[in-house]
Amino acid sequence: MAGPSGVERVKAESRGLRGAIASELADDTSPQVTEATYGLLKFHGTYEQHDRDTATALKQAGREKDWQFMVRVRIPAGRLTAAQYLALDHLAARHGNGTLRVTTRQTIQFHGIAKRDLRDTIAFIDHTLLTTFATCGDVARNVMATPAPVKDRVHGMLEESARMLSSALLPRTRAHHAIFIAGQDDGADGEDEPLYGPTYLPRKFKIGLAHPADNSIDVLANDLGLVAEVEGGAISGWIVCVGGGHGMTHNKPRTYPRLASPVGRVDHADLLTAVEAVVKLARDFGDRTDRKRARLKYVVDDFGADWVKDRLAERFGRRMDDPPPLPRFTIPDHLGWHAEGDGRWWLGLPVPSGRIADTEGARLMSALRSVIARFDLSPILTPQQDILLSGVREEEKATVEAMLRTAGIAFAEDRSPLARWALACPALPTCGLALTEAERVREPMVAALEAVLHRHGLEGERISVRITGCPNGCARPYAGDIGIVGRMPGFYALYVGGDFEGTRLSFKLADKVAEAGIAAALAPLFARFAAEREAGEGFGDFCHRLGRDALLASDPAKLAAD
Ligand code: SRM
Ligand code: SF4
Repeated sequence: MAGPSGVERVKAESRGLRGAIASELADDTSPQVTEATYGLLKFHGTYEQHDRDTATALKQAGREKDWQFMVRVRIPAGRLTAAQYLALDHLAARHGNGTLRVTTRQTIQFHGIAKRDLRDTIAFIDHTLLTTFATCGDVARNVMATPAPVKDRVHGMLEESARMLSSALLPRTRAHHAIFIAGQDDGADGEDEPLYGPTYLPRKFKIGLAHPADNSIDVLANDLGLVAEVEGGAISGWIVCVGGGHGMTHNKPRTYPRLASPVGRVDHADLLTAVEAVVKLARDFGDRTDRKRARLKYVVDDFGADWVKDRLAERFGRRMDDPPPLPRFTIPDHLGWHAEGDGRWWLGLPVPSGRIADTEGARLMSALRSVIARFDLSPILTPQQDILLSGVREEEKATVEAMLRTAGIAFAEDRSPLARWALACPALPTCGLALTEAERVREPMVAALEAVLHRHGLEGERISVRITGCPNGCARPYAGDIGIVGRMPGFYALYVGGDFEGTRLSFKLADKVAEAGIAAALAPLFARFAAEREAGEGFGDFCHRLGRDALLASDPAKLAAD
């Protein structure tokens, strides 16, 4: 039988995630860290990367790669204060590449941080009362929740619950504070980790909290998805869904995306105990010998729902109630102007691929800085990589809008539904796992698809497209209507047949479609959709109803090279 993976040994010997981080960061003779430190730094919220655009030229010139770090912030439910946002904006210019990247899990990432600036960057973020700790690594990550800043009890409870879980699930080790805030390794041997234990979890662990009428967080893509039950205007309980995740490897059928399965129902008062029970389940049964199969989703499939319920009962203290049927999910449009319910408004702005930057045509970064500072607005990051500016007074609306328009910012109504809902992961040049482009081809891919939709009179259709540079699924490509998944340089696998609401996974339609041929490959499907769809049927639902064989028969030549 295989023994624990190398990462398990590094965690066990790390003295509570300290390892040699402090000494390696202090060593200015190298822009890089060792493999063990690379793994431990993830727990503190940072990944070593290199600029893949310049790697070949630098190698040919006999020079080092351009080593740099990505830093991720923990922002429960995506909520920031104006002061926090402005501090992050300042930091992007000071140490990062001058951009902020809104992630699909409602956080912010910095790219392009040099090793010498890493400690300062992380300490700065901690001083804003945010943290980068436990945003990556084998722990419970940023907790997502429905982004809409509606001022009612239910939305308030969702936000409070996300914050509560995020704090309660932070590891207990003082390593992060010692190394990054106090500035030195305190020499401790490692603290007790009552929840995680000495080797933390076998793999990453993700939690999302959904409003029953708003599945914009893709709740079933999480290791633990919690769906609120509402009674008398408040949350009375939660439906506990376990074993969601998207990561997979091409041509390795033992890895696959999976939707979380409902396994129980708990009272709101028992939320933390229930969450800890599921974390312990992952801790105790996730496969520590094989990181490709260590997520909770494989435990659920390998052992079955009844076994999971029994093991959860042992960790929860009693059997959870049987889960009721999941409510019918919808995904409201958070972009544009919306009343918050207390006299104020929020403005949802599209942020293509989540990249907040100043470009020649649109000074998004500067404009956001100005309106947030001037009107003390609270930004909320959405799972669609967009930003909601919350707390706008009625009398401020026109000025906010004018300031953004003057900076050349496109509003939701200036974009097609396809562009509004399209997601793309960062991929090249920063992601070390990228096989293809994603963020940088989002605009041309969307434009090509828009042109085909237009030909079939479908330009007003709400269709979700999710583009990733590899099969790990960071933009959740296997949920939604269309998934475009990096396969090999210049080629993508095409997925269709999921649903807009995130309750059904898609299937692979074609394995290797050239980047320039994606719109043409989908064109026959759009033609049939326009002609044969049933009333109210979405594109993903249509593809699901017809199935792969019938869709391929639409125009097999265009889907060739399978
Ligand atoms: Fe992800 C790894 C970016 C959401 C599944 N993800 C990575 C890394 C860190 C690459 C690496 O390990 O070297 C990427 C950094 C790229 C870069 O240059 O910034 C990366 N993931 C992202 C973000 C930034 C994509 C985005 O467009 O916003 C998202 C950050 C979320 C956050 O704020 O915490 C992001 N990643 C996701 C999601 C979506 C979600 O959670 O809702 C998934 C699919 C759900 C899931 O977890 O299964 C996802 N990322 C992965 C995986 C596959 C995990 C697996 O079980 O196999 C990897 C690879 C890994 O862990 O080995 C990965
Ligand atoms: Fe990188 Fe793949 Fe995630 Fe895209 S999906 S960010 S390419 S790991």
